[in-house]
Amino acid sequence: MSEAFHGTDLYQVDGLLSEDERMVRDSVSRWVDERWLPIVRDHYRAGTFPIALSTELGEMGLLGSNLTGYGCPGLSGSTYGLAMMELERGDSGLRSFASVQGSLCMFPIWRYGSEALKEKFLPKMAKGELIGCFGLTEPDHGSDPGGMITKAVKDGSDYVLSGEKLWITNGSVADLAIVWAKVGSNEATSIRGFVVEKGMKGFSAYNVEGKFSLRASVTSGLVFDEVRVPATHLLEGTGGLGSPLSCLNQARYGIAWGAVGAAIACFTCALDYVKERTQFGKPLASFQLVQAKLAEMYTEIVKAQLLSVQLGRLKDAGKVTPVQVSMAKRNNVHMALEVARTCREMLGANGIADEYPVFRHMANLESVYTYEGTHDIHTLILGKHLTGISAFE
Ligand code: TGC
Ligand code: FAD
Repeated sequence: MSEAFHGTDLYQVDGLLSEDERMVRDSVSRWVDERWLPIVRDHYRAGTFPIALSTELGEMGLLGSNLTGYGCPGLSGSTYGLAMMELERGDSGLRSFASVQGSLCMFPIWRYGSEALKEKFLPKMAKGELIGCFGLTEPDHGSDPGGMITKAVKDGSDYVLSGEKLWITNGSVADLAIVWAKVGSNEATSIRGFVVEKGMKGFSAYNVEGKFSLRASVTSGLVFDEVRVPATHLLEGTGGLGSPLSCLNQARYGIAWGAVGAAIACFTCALDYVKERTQFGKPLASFQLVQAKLAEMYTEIVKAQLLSVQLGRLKDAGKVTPVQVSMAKRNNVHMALEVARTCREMLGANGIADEYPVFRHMANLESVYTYEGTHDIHTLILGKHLTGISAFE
């Protein structure tokens, strides 16, 4: 169902897509092949993201792609998902860039912000001229964001923000941050979102160094040292943990699709490799153990594709639930990580070299497995749905 996977579309998943959906997917696929794959290795080695590409992503309608108005393209959820799949076939860091910008930064402004905030930020963010980041996680509060200690205290016509966020994608390259903080005290405390702009006094960001994963993506810490944020920058519709979690639903949906792209990149690489590589006088592809691995991986990828297509159809019908999104994120990322590990093994020593994309995807997927709700957290969300009992209380 990815262009790169066409030759092996045994289940005719392509036939489940409309002509428009295939057209967008194929144009993103070509862009990834032409503009991203030639440069990703150097960026991965250097630990950088080619930020200049943000305007190209904007031109293709990939930033806030399923939002409407304010310069956003209003694509369907399924089309958005297919685009995320192609971006992540390039690298999880590339898909992360689009997820954070569209689902985690533009979406909360679009859904919860005032008209003035929407007009100020959304058109430029859709074009990739302004970059956003999303600050929910703190050094001591990851899976349990409700425990956050970052606070916002009302003072005249401002809120004063104090606290720290960690592991924030794009934090140090962003023009604005969507920051979640506790407002009020004791019983009346509520989690609310703020738009904090680069350059506001007391706001700083630093790079997280020493990452083995998502190296072609900027990961940062954010520090708020009594930052005065005008009350007009409060996302007025926010209130409670449900507000940031509603943004995560959008991003997790994109990740469920994206992981399929990473798996396809690894699978197609390994398939080509074992057909070419000869040992014991025969191509590796002729050995039964190798064929068993291919059959297993292929089946899992196709199952994940079918899950994604149905998830997209539910989203477009306005029927998707957070639990469905959790199940798809959980399944597809786990599937992709297992595929990447198997492909790494099938390439032998070459599997650890960055001449091939496999190890890079495998290392990335360790982050994808952890962010946007860890595999365990999504297991427990599903467990709560099935049993009616919350493991978090
Ligand atoms: P719980 O009591 O279950 O819920 C609190 C309130 O939130 C509501 N809610 C949701 N609303 C919308 N969407 C969802 N998915 C929701 N899940 C829950 C819920 O109805 C309730 O509302 P109300 O009105 O009754 O108060 O909350 P809990 O404290 O027990 O925790 C729930 C838990 C653990 C599932 C949740 O906190 C969670 O998902 N934790 C994981 C944190 C996470 O995913 N962090 C991601 C940070 S961002 C990131 O990683 C970006 S990576 C970069 C990239 O995307 O590429
Ligand atoms: P913890 O919550 O400490 O979990 C550690 C381990 O304990 C995990 O295996 C977890 O599954 C397990 N665990 C936790 N609770 C339970 C439980 N109740 N039962 C059983 N097991 C449990 N955050 C943002 O806000 N914005 C971003 O842009 C962002 N980008 C990121 C980019 C990268 C590269 C990475 C790695 C992370 C990013 N994050 C971001 C943070 C990410 O969302 C968190 O890392 C994630 O939510 C997990 O939190 P934690 O790392 O504190 O792990």
